[in-house]
This record gives sequence, structure tokens and C-alpha cells, in this order.
Amino acid sequence: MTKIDLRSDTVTRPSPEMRKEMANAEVGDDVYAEDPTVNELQELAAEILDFEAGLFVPSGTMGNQVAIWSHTTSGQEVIVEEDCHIFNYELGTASAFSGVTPRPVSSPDGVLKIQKIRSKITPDKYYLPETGMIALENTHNNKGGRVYPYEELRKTVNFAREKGIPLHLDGARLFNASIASGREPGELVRGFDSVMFCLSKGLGAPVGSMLVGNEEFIKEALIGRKRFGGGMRQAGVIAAAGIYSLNNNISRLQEDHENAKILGQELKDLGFGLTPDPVETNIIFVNTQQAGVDAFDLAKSLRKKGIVIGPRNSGNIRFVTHLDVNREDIEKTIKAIKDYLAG
Ligand code: TLP
Repeated sequence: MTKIDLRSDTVTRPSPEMRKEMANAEVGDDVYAEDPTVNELQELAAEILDFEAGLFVPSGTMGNQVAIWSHTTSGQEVIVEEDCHIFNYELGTASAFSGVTPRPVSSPDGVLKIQKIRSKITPDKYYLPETGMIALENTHNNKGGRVYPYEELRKTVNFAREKGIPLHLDGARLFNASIASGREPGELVRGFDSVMFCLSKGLGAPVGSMLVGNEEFIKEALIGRKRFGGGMRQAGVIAAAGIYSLNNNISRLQEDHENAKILGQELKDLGFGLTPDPVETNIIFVNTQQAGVDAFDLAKSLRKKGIVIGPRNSGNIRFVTHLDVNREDIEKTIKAIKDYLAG
């Protein structure tokens, strides 16, 4: 039975066309900067986002953490949104490896309003920890793939520049934000000091993320990547998948968003609660408690039909659409949920 996996867009597998590019990739030792395919990918990423330089890293987590390590000095604070990936799912690495303290700011929709950021910037006093960096997340995973409002992005960029505080974007799903907002990815990241985006989520590559910034930042990040154990050798084999994904898999993210909308609407009609409502990109948090359904029990029942979903707890499930799930799979999932409800 073909498996329909809606737990995450990280589960996508390289297509036969992508694998062909991987098999034919020219390679060299990337620690010596001699892998032509990695170099090409780095240039392509920088060009797409209109930055000076790019760095291929093994994962999104490493990209974020290398950015923190590069921008800050030990003892500083990093302003983050309370539900963001850096604060919740990166195992305290900012503190463990870079010696910084996250300063979490709560927000109902993942958007850090400028007044809130302002209130968390430490005054210039020798006895207070200095603010070393601000990080935003677009789209916001834990808030259901929400797209960061463009005006707020601009305000934060202007504020960070005025204060001289490095601004980093966790853009794991930046291209989803671009497709959903109809704005070029470069426009969404203009004025940031660094951006991380993932090749291995909706874009469909098996491994890897990109970090972009100016030449000086990337020079520092190169040291950070090696320190963190991310110096790779004949990485062109996987970089080729990244190049393929950037050339072929961006505009099709629209299909994932449409599939998520269809699934979300059906679930809403069945009495489930949605976050966000309406669905914005490829992620939906579904409140099953509202429909009197135990999320683990529903997951168990769907698994028997080859459909895999990821309950967060007994009342909440995250559904994520991606390029390995088509419209028919969405229809099958809806039918399976209806059958479950029918008892
Ligand atoms: N997200 C994964 C899990 O770690 C939660 C997922 O299934 O969504 N930033 C954001 C916003 C992310 O969602 C993720 C991964 C990362 C960074 C880290 O990327 P990786 O997994 O490549 O380290």
C-alpha cells in the first residue's frame, strides 16, 4: 500500500530526475572549496535572494546555529519568538555552542511586533546582557505555516538597522512565503543580515539547507560550519539535488498550498478547528478535541489505511502537504477521516 505521509514536508524523497542530476554531479573536496556543484549551488542561492554569498549546510538547524554563532559573542542575548524553531527544537544549541541566552517574546501569530522587540532590547548598561541578534521565522512552522506580514518585516529590518543589531531569518519555508504572498523571495529578505532556507522540505531535496549573507558574514559562517562539524567533502552529489530543486520545485509549492486548503476546508466542515483559519501555506494545525476526536486514535486508524499523520497531543494534529502528496492522496485522506467519524 502506498504510504501517504502528512507528518512533515521533510519526508519528501528525491524524484528520478533529481537522482539523475545527483548521479551525474561533478564533485571535488568542498572543504578546499573545490566542489564545482556546491559552488554553483551557493552562487545560485545568493543570486536568487540577492545576497553577496551563500553557504551549503547539512541542515536547517545547523544554518540557524551557525548564523547565531557568527553574529553574536558569548554572553549576549538573542531575541526570538517564543514558539519558533530556534528556541523550541534546536536543543538549546544557541546557549550550548554560542554561549548566548535566548530572550523569547510571546506572540499569538508568530509576528514580533516592533513595540515588543523594542521593549526587549537591553538598555546600554554594563551590567545588562547585550542584545546580539534578532531572529524571525517565515513561514512560521508552529503557528501553522503563517506568512510573516510584509509591513512588519520591513519595520523590523529598519529597526534592526537603526540599532545596528544583526537580523537573521529562519526561512526554512521562505519559498512557501514567497508563493503565498506573491512577492519575490529576494524582496522578503531584503535588509536581513543572514537568511537560512531549507532545500530538504517542500523543495524536495534529500539533504541540505542554505545560509546566505554578505561576504564577511559567509567567511565567518564557513569557520562556524567547520567547527560545528558541517565541513563536507564530495557534497556535490547532494548539492546537485539542491540545484534541481531550486530550478524545478519552487512554483509547484502552489499545489501544496491548494491541497492544504482543500484538506483544511473539509476538516472544518467536519467540525475540526484550524490554525490558521483560513489556511495560508502547506501547514495546518487541526484541533481534534473540538470535534470530540482523540488525535492518537484517529492516527492509529488512518495508519491502517497507509496514511501517516502526526498528532502533537490527544487534541491536536499537524498536517503538512508537500510534493509527494497529490490531490488524490488528499481525497483519500478526507475519505478515511469521514469513514473514521462514521464509526
Ligand atoms: N522542522 C521540522 C521539525 O524539526 C519540527 C518539521 O518537521 O517541520 N526552521 C524551521 C522553521 C523548521 O521547521 C525546521 C525543521 C528547521 C528550522 C530545522 O531544519 P532541519 O530539520 O533541516 O534541521
